Amino acid sequence: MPKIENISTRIVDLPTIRGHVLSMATMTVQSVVLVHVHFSDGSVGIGEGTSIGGLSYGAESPESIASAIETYIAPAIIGRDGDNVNAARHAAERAVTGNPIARCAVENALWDGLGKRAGKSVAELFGGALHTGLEVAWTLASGNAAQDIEEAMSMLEQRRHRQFKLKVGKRAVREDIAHVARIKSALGDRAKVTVDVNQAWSLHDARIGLAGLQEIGVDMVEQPIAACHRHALGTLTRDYQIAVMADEALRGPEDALNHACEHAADAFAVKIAQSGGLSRAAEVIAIGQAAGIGLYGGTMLESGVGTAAALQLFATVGHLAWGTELFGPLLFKDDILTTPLVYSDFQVHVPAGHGSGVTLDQDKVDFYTRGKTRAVPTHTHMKASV
Ligand code: MUC
Ligand code: MG
Repeated sequence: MPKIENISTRIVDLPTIRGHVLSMATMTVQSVVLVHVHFSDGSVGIGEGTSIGGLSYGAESPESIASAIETYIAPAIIGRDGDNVNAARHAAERAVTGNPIARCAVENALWDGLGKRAGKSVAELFGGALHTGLEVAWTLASGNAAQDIEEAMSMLEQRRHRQFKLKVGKRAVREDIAHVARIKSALGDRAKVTVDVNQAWSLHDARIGLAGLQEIGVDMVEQPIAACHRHALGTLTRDYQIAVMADEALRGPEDALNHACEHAADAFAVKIAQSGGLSRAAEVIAIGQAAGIGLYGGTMLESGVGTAAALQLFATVGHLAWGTELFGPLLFKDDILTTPLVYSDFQVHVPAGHGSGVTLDQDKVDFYTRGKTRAVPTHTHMKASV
């Protein structure tokens, strides 16, 4: 029985190809936490835990993810059977009640290690893939409509994306609608357009916003109001034709069940990190399916490691009504995999191979590792929005 012998983490700061302007922060660097789980038979599993915009998106930062793993999760699972992912996962959940992203990173690494030893992909460990590739959206978030249009046109030309998510919520709501209308009319029928407000609107703003977005033909709006206002989200879901998606409000199966029971959303952005790992994300998916809620394979803008893990799970799902947004690696100036994930024909392709199906380019990982080759803390790269 291969035992979990050792666990190490590192924070890797990856510069983005352009400023990524969200309602709560502008990112020029993404800080991903990579986890290596070493097993007693010499095998190694890799995982990733990543959040967005330091502490501005949610309750976990890259530093807290690394610290929760090193200080609490590792001691709770070292010495356990490496092949029993469920036992280790339950031990981690008992030791750490919150911190879903930290738990996700370790669980990814456990599945990756098990898959590598078993000669199977993570999708096979979850019962088998139903797809070899998944539709993948791109986020237009340069902050400038002309640049966004140029970017979208180039993506359409390359056949890389035909679904675009626009980040709004930083400007006044009517300005946002005008911004979206400009992009939507430039793209016409060539692309599907959705928006993500990242909780920035009040309920009153949201009424104006949803009416305006519906009018200009936007297909879906993601987390328009604060995650804690589930009842109000349900009101918006019922009052407007435009689809309403829950994102930040979904922190695992319990939230999914509450949203389903109250019909608080038409769609779920399923994120492996926010759900607390692949197994919990699978439960969120099952609840969404049972409730007839449209599923979307969400991202925390992970590098290829976390993106591949999510891809392995989403490939096992029969129908993702809203496709996926697993484009994280494309937002960075550099790829840290030896063989980057393949994006073509509007899809991201499930990598062949065992475990998550990806291998790290160790030189690149070393180069971008914080405190090793470069000692620049993330917050110096990230301006908070005001
Ligand atoms: C979010 O809130 O959905 C996903 C895509 C993107 O650009 O930001 C993320 C976070
Ligand atoms: Mg979102």
